[in-house]
Amino acid sequence: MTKTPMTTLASLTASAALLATMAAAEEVRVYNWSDYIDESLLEKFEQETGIDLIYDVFDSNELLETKMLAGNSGYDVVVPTGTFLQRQIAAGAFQKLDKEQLPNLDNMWDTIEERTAKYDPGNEYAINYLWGTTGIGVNVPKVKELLGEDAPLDSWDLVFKPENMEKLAECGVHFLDAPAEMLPAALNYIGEDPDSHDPDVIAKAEEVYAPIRPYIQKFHSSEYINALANGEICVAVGWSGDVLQARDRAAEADNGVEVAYIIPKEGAQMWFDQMAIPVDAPNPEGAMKFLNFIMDPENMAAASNYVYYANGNKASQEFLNEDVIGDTAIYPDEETLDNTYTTTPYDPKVQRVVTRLWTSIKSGT
Ligand code: N2P
Repeated sequence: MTKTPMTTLASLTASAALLATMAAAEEVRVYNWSDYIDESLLEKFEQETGIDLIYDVFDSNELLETKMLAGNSGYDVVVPTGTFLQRQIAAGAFQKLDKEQLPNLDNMWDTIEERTAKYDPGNEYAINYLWGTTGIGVNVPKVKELLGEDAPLDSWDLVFKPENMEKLAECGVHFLDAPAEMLPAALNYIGEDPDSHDPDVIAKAEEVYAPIRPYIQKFHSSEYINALANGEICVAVGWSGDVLQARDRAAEADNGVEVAYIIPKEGAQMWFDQMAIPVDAPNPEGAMKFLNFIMDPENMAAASNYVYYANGNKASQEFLNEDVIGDTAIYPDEETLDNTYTTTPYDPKVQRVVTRLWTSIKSGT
């Protein structure tokens, strides 16, 4: 029996291709915030695309920034907050999106695109994933027990007034380890511009923290969800959706803990977490597929419904649960919106001042 050379060559090519596929299945590596997705979406992505998804988590913009500026992170998709995104774009850390590969961009919400364009003009480098506010999570009955029925549950006085913190220390208070949010919160509280870049103004945050520092049990940006839910602590300065997840975990555990999220009357920071592709991403095409998958309205709604953060996808809104789209702590009405502020990135020199100040506040020296 004779084979034509063509057949032989074709079958050889086919088996070589098969071997290559077996040796290196396509992978996409995503680095996202912890407690920030419905995990069933990760499996769904793998099933729909046949791509292996490696999914790691972090809880600090500063940590992500260190990796992005060092390069070679190995990630295809990362999720910096807008202010950090802007600084990292300037440093050349990201590649422009190939919008041709992102048909689901049509689903995005112009109102949010306008806001994120402040950090990334034309939204050339990133899509909005989720957005939210930085406020206070409270175990309501516990706090009332310690501070009385007229506890200032609508005000930053709760955590920035030493006499309140002295009492709350008994049941446990955590603050985020997030200087770019915790310093602006203190400045806003004393009537300074939360977005000040003036080192002398920023230094005033120390006057707010020094008297309450002994009563802060921990600075941490993810442990507070469970700590609030299981009653280990009674107050956490934290992120909106995280506190609402704590509320649900407590309700599920039926442990008598009742958690509420507060946007204080003096104002809270609003921020936007953006999905971007590192300039040296091993698989930018795969990254684009992940971004497009996330911008599917039902997928985006599933993420918001699960983690209680708002998203920048207009088409997803019809799939949102009522306790998400109807909650002004998640989708703010005009009045709540008026009560928020945003910040802009510090230049590297001011950032060093901020880092040093925060380290000294945390160490209590
Ligand atoms: C998720 C918190 C993400 C919000 N746990 C911080 N930008």
